[in-house]
Amino acid sequence: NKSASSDASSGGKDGKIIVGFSQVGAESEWRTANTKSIKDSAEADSQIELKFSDAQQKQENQIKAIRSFIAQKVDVIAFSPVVQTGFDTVLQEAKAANIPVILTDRAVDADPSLYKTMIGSDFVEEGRKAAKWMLDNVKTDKPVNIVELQGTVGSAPAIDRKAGFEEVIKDHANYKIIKSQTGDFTRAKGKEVMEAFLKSDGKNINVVYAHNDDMAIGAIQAIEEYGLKPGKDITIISIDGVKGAFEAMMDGKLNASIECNPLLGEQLMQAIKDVKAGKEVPKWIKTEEGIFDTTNAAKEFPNRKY
Ligand code: GYE
Repeated sequence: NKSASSDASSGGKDGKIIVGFSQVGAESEWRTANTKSIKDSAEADSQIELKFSDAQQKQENQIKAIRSFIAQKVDVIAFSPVVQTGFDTVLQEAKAANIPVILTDRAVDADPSLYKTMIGSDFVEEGRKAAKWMLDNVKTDKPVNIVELQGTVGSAPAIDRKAGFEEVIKDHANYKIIKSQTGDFTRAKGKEVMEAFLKSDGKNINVVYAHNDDMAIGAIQAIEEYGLKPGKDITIISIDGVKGAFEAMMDGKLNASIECNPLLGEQLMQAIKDVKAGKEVPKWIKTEEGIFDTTNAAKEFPNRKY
């Protein structure tokens, strides 16, 4: 394989593999843990030198960073795409420069030959798990009004977590999403959007489905300020399983969090080395995840690493 053998010459001064990594931003607890995992794993790996760039949740920054990595002739480009579409051109540029690309955390909608592998979670499945938890724990034939706090518009986790959740509730006519809006995966936006939902539908909201824990924590604050009891008057379900979510579950304010593992650093370093060595890697390297709620949060808390 010609491209594999030409990939195999490392550009680093001391023979290290130079990796350009473009991160989404620092929008959530999940992201902070993900960044730390990637930096720590690179630091611990004598074969890898990491160039890290933060896109601040903007695709244009990310495309600039990738172009700059191409210009610097890094050995491998890795990135967590802010949104799902619009990367075709820059991925083609990387391919033309013969620089392999690895996706972490989020997928893109592009010709799969433009990247080697995607390391990350099954977000559709996470959405399904959230809905199933709700059906099992908010059991009733009466109408259940759900408000949804979506992640970043156009991002893979926002699209997929919505799709998975809707797929499960569509056969249960009394469960309805009455409002759905983006909170951009942040606490501040989650709180702001929840305040607006409460203003218009306050007394009628039964469930909050938040695409991540940070937005759920923002929503909890909004609900308390509105004078209702989060976790009791309104059931709150979110995704990630970060420490802040465990604390909220132990306080009884968050009902459940579906795990999404951010500790992708080691798998990423391995994939980088495999790709450089011309080895075949699976197109999707999936992460294993669980479900936590108020019944097991306190027991699991000491074992949590993020
Ligand atoms: O759930 C959210 C973060 O892409 C899986 O991005 C990630 C998501 C995560 O901001 O907290």
